[in-house]
Amino acid sequence: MTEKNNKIYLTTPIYYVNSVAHLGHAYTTLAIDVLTRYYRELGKDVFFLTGTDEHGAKIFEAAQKAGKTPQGFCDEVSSLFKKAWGNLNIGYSYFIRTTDKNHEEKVAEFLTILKDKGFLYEGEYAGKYCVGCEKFVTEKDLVDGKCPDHKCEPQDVAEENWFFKLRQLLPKIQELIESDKILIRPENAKSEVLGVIKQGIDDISISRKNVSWGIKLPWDESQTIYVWVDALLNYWTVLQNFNKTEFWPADLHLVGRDILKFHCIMWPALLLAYYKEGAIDQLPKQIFCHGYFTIDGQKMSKTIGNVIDPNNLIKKYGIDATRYLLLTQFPFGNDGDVSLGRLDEKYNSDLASGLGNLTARVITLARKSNIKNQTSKIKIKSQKVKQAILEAKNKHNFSLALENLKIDEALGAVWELIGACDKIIDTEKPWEVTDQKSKIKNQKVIEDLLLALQEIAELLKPFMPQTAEKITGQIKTGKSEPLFPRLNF
Ligand code: ME8
Repeated sequence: MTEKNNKIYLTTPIYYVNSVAHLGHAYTTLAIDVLTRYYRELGKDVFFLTGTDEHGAKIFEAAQKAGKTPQGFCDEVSSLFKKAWGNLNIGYSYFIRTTDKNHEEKVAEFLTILKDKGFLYEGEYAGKYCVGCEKFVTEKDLVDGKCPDHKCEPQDVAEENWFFKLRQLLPKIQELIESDKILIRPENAKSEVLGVIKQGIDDISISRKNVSWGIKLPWDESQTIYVWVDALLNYWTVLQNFNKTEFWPADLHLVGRDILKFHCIMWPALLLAYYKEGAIDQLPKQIFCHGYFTIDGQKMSKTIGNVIDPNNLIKKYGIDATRYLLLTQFPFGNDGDVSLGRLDEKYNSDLASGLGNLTARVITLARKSNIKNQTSKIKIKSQKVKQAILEAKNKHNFSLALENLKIDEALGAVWELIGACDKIIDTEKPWEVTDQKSKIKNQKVIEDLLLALQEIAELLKPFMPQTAEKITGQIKTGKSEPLFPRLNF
């Protein structure tokens, strides 16, 4: 991760308020929370931005359906997103809403400058529009005449719009992506974006005539600003509005596959136009595209009725267990499946029998042998414990894994250390006392295990902050309390 004077800027997408937060939103937001906590532990100053995307036809229709005013509807759903993130112990720096007045003003200012610089022109758009995607689509985007994601026929649109000269900026964007100046990861996401650019993209319409729920174009009040332009600009308006421009540009935009192209093509193009071509230090450093997951093999969808509310998982497993389970279902960056049965199994195996049991074992051994925590004073003596800690940190390269968003691998390294500690207890049996010599040896093993447990707590801080604190507390007091009670399913 590159930095600006110790400052790091991390973002999630801002989520549509047409429905409440689900597991997909939680997945992205949690990953950024983990990275934020990790970098803060390293002493970095991190700005973590998330929020809600509240304009456009899709939200307007959802509000109408709910019988609410658009603003009232947005207020309600946006506050539910905030609540869900609070429940998951997500520590964002700021929560932006695109209906915030200061955001609306900055978006209008930004577009005025694009117009003054000659990047906007009036034109006629005739084509199809998918309200679900909030984008113009062509025949090749459709399957049997329908949007494959939203299973509905797009609307026919023919209207006067303002267009953005995207096409002329494409060669520059292609060069920046090819040379990794804008880093797109994983590699397959980069290839996908380059493939789309090479096929050629037309200029895009950046305003809508028949959508009233949006920010008005300052020089043409008959039009509202296209919701994607409004939304992408959130990453910029917040820093402008709160005098936080020292964090600019973003070090990482984390996105799902559905919105990759908007972030890798339209977003850098808008910035190149605003800051003038060549201003590459104003562009996002990295866009990472994580996988899309299905639930028990099916796409998460309201119609199927398998949309999972993260609050329900928290009720069942607790906050930190939910955080752990969500991030370890499949490799970060790949598509995968979340299986409800596997969540249960993993809770019992990795948390109740794994981390929870090891903590209880070590704390109990220490108490029975009257060993107080002296973690700051003593050094690890056992070669085996030393080796296990080194392996977690170096061989599995915890930090490198996390910095490259191999979040599941970083957690895997911690679980290897947990397994190694369990094995040490099983083979050393530090409770069997036959003579004075074995008593001294046992004492050393237990002291080492306490140190290893402290190390585990340190490594877990970004992922499971409350659990890390509880483990440290138990080491200090010598009192063992179950961390993850076994669940009977
Ligand atoms: O697209 N698996 O908002 P959105 C993994 N407002 N991640 C998932 C997921 C799944 N099944 N479903 C959703 C928008 N996500 C725009 C963004 S940004 C300037 C504007 C996550 O509410 C994933 O991060 O549809 C995806 O990109 C995002 O939610 C889409 O959220």
